[in-house]
Amino acid sequence: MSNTHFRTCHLCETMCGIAVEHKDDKILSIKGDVYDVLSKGNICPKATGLQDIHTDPDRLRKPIKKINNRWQEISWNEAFEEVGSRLANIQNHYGMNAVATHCGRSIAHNVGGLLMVDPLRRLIGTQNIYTNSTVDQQPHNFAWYFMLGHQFMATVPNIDRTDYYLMLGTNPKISNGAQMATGANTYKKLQAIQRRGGKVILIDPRRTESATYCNEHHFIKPATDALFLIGLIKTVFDKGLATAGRLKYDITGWEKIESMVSEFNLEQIAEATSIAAADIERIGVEFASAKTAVCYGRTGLSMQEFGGLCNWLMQVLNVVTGNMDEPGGMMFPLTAIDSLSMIPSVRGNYNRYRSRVSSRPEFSDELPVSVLAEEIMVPGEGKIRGLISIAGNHALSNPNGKKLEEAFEQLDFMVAVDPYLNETTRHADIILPPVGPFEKSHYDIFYHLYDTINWAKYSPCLFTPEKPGYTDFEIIGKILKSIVVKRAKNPVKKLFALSVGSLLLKWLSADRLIDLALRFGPYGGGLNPFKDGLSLKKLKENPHGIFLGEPQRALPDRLFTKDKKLHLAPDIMLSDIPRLKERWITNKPKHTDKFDLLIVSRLTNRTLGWMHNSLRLVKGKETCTLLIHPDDAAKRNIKDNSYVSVSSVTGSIKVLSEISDTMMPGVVSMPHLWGHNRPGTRQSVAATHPGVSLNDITNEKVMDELTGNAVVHGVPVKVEAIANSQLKSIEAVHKDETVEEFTA
Ligand SMILES: Nc1nc2c(c(=O)[nH]1)N[C@H]1C(S)=C(S)[C@@H](COP(=O)(O)OP(=O)(O)OC[C@H]3O[C@@H](n4cnc5c(=O)[nH]c(N)nc54)[C@H](O)[C@@H]3O)O[C@H]1N2
Ligand SMILES: Nc1nc2c(c(=O)[nH]1)N[C@H]1C(S)=C(S)[C@@H](COP(=O)(O)OP(=O)(O)OC[C@H]3O[C@@H](n4cnc5c(=O)[nH]c(N)nc54)[C@H](O)[C@@H]3O)O[C@H]1N2
Ligand code: SF4
Ligand SMILES: [Mo]
Repeated sequence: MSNTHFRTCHLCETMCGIAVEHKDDKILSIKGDVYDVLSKGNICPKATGLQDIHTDPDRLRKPIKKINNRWQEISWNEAFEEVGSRLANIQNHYGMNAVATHCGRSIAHNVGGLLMVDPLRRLIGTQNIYTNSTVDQQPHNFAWYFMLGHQFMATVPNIDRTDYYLMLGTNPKISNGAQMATGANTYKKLQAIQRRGGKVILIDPRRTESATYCNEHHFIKPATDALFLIGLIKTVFDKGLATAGRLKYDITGWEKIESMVSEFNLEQIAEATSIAAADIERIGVEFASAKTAVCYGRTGLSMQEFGGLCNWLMQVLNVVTGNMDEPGGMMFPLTAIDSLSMIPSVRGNYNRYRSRVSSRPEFSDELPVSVLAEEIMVPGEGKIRGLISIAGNHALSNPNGKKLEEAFEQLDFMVAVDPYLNETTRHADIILPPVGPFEKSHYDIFYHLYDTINWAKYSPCLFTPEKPGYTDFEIIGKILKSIVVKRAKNPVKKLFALSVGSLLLKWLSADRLIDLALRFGPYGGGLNPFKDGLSLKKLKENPHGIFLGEPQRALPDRLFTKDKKLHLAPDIMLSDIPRLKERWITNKPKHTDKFDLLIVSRLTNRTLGWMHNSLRLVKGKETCTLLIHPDDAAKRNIKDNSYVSVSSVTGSIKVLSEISDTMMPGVVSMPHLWGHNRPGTRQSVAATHPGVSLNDITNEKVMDELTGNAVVHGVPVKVEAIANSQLKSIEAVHKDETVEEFTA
């Protein structure tokens, strides 16, 4: 007899409901849960790969330690002891900042890890805090913080009710929607807009898979979106269509915007962006005249040179057309766990300190990942010597990954909390693997912030892990306890830290915290047993989730700014406008440069970074290819499906070409998070489908000057055909750099 277990797929922010059919501890199938309140049965192929992760023999189950360049299994106690004493020694000798923490995306998909982020930051006591947010979404957080007063006060497009959907730099047919949880059916929602007489417009230097679901697609020159948005806002003002609507008395800075956009003209914008002035004007008028409209953008906007400006201007367009906090416009979910109000320490802050080497300001306790390598490599007081790396494959995901790997090798000690021995964790001294995907409970504390409907769902643990089987919550908790105890210099403090740490670890669990947070959230009944509010028990009784209503108007009450106003024109944003002008208008780039093409990234349908060890997801036609326009290929004598070299100021890679007129001339595109041909990893499937790492040629020195976010879209490159005679050596390189023997 088989059973069905219902849970949320934790692989991406779309939060699809999955039905896992299993017999005892064997998974028979993973399908969409048709009763799930959000996804209603929709899933993408990646969810089925979870069963491969569950059974994957390469997935680590016990801590391993590198001894004389060989990995050996060690006991958990030994591991925590050593991690604690090595890191405490570094901090006692060289100061608190000598240890850094760096978290990847899997921490945001992981309730236990997420609940430990704040204690981790506080107890490690370092200013060297890094996360992959600064190679992803920091510009969004930056705009929300300066406009709305909270870095996580996410604006979510009300896609179910809008009449005009303008999207930039996002490919929802493949990503399934980012910073908007729709349950793997965003493209159906795009079709629904058109069916109800609305319009969908896409702006992207690549005519992506999503373009099929749009009324119009326009190529845009990478990193010029801020100008395009200024063109739209200018049109709205020039045509007398600007309106603040209901929020008229709740906005500051209106005149500053009107005056800023008046300095631009549409012809200049058209020349810089490659979108005709007539189209900019028409889209501006259509947007402002539509009954409801929303402008939304994602990583194509945040991971480029003007990420901060783009994310700000996108919101400005919504505000000046009366579409902020209105049905069909940008709205704000009211989440069952109201982390925004509950944890004041995460509201955000800016520039309280700066990075040691290149003096980059902190934002919300974080320094840009782009400075991590130099903070490790440049000698001097405060240099990073120890690293706690959690849930990220930074060697492949951070700009100039190869340099970061060199930096990792210079550390005195590195511990990784990760289930795999991969391109990043191979540099660690100790790897601590958490339990598998079905061996823990789950609640999407973070991703509910992107809810398109208000809802809540809890996923119980399905299988009992092999003992002791620690979750990320427990592992990080035990690391912290060990460090704090070992750092304490006098015996009384040591004993105190030991007793408090043991007590907390014994009493606290992720589930207990979730229950409390639900009870004291907006839909909870507190501790009153007679009040019918949300609690963990109630969610357990509703395995498909509980619908809590469509998003409601929330402003101005919900604003976190001190004056309870929406700040339309923060000075810090305005101060970046001259850089934009200088880059694209006054100092027009000349393409005589040897790096004459711009590379952008793309995602592939079946894969997601760390899931490349699932054969069902990676097999088939090679997807890690360089898309190039036929004219650009012809100019360089490049044949389809042939090896080309792609070089930038930081390095060079070899990749297969795929000639396609879906690319804008002058722009090429390649997937990221590939490159599993480094030695010393233990991901045997990934090693047979290695691909190449795009971040070997991105440049950590170039970032969005305003927010510090890495620039991985629009990187200048040179693409050249490779002669057949050279091919053999490339294939040999791919073969040689496979997995080294693993000894346990
Ligand atoms: N060039 C370029 N670079 C990019 C991007 C791009 O578009 N172009 N996109 C950026 C974006 S948006 C993102 S989000 C990042 C992603 O980059 P990363 O955050 O580095 O994500 P992954 O490569 O998926 O690595 C996830 C890691 O978490 C581990 N892991 C999986 N599950 C768990 C778990 O339960 N617990 C723990 N502790 N570890 C776990 C995996 O083994 C893996 O090592 O890449 C960024 N980098
Ligand atoms: N299959 C799959 N789905 C995923 C993930 C995955 O790894 N695999 N990762 C998840 C994560 S962590 C994230 S953050 C989301 C990302 O979700 P999305 O942002 O929707 O995903 P991308 O495909 O990276 O879309 C970025 C688009 O921006 C375009 N672009 C590049 N530069 C510019 C520019 O200057 N201007 C404009 N207008 N466009 C530009 C690119 O061509 C690309 O089409 O996806 C999530 N979903
Ligand atoms: S879109 Fe795919 S990976 Fe993302 S939550 Fe849904 S099933 Fe999982
Ligand atoms: Mo991401």
